[in-house]
Amino acid sequence: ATITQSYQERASLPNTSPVASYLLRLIATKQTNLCVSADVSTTRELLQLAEEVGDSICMLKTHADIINDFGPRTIQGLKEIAAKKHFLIFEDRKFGDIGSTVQKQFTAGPLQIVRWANIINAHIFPGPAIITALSQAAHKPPLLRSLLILAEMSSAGNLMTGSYTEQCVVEARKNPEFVMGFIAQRSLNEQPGDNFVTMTPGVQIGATGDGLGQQYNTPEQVIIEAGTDIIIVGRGVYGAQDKRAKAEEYRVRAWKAYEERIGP
Ligand code: 5BU
Repeated sequence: ATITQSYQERASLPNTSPVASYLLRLIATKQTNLCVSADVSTTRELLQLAEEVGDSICMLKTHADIINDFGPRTIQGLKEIAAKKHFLIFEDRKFGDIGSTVQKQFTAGPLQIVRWANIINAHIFPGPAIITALSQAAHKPPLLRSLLILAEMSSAGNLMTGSYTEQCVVEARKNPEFVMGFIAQRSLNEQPGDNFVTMTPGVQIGATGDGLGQQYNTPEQVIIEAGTDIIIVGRGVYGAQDKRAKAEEYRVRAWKAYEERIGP
């Protein structure tokens, strides 16, 4: 189904969360299904990377808790660059606690994630209340925010398989307004009517792993063979000397793979 449909077509299907519709249109317009993972340790490096790769990406993924000097300057800078270069911000916080606690982690503390991240993710091992709790916190005051459920991981020996992954899909289908899709290693759109966005980390050209459990696939393996929508690339891009050129290289590879998948 969604495997052969264009991003543009999928943007206006029913059962598509507002953020997913916006993102799918953005991807089609900018011709990029690349998300860069900005795992750097200072605000300066983060903003510099965002500037350099901004034209080549649909989304910037952050780990705000690894930025030494994260603060209002980081938030303002990120927001400005995202608006200027037209990409969304995804904080890879991987919430995984009771509803009351994740609401505080989402809205309070030094990071105040709800203020600047368009997209967040969560594990569902604590049970489905994590979804309603995050949704509630995003909607007072009303902000356009969306959730990716962590359905599969890229690391060797991870336990997110089989019925656990299936349950992620079941919970996502119950919350189509707030849940835009999954972090997974393959498309999980299995039922007619499913239009979830699948984002896939563990992508690098010319490497198979990092010696700490990470496992890499190529853009083609992920987009064509596994049928996912967006590749997430960290070290493959920010580890390069010329980050702008590297991001563009990944963008072209992933976009060509998508065009090959949907066919003429
Ligand atoms: P890399 O440098 O491309 O290996 O970085 C991958 C990023 O994606 C990094 O920020 C991880 O925290 C993140 N990640 C992942 O690698 N695998 C997963 O299954 C999930 C997140 Br979920």
